[in-house]
Amino acid sequence: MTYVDPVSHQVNLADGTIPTAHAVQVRRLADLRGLFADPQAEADALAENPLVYQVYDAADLPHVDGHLLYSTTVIQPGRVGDEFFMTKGHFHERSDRAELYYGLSGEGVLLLQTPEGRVETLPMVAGTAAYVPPHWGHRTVNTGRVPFVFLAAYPADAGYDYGTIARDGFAGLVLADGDGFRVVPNPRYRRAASP
Ligand code: PAN
Ligand code: ZN
Repeated sequence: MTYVDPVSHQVNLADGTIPTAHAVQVRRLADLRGLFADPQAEADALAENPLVYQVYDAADLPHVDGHLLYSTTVIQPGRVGDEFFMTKGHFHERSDRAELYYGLSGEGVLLLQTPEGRVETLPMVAGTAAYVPPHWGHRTVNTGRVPFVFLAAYPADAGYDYGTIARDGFAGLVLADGDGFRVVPNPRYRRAASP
């Protein structure tokens, strides 16, 4: 038997960074091109191409059944038109793989949808443990004025399907509404041909 060594990483609770992360993904607005609801607002904002979020992948572990991967995501505050900064959003490539999110700082929303386009919304603040069940697509949105940070843990063989949401959009939009937010149906959402 070959054993993988136990490992721990310190998460900086002030800003969500993991200084010993084995990889950091940086997503600027250009990486999310076409995902925001207002094309003109997106084109205008692309001139500055702001930082939208970073993902700190903690440990370098085998991407195979039985392991767990974990990471922090730090979403900057900001908007494109009325729509808050958000992650790309994905289904898992192995769609029956679940995930756990744990809010560390700031405030946001976990937006989930079934392949048929049923939307659920889970508000998140520091201390919120939110469950992404198998088969639900998921995206997180920063609805506050400071970075929204959460920890995610998920099966190492879950993988990513970004293509479905890039093609069809997300069925719900999270829009600024006074000091808060509202979730509205996405008029441009195109239902997948088959679930
Ligand atoms: C998270 C996400 C992370 C970034 O770790 O990957 O928040 O979001 P996108 O992957 O949609 O850009 C997760 O859900 N992993 O499965
Ligand atoms: Zn996921």
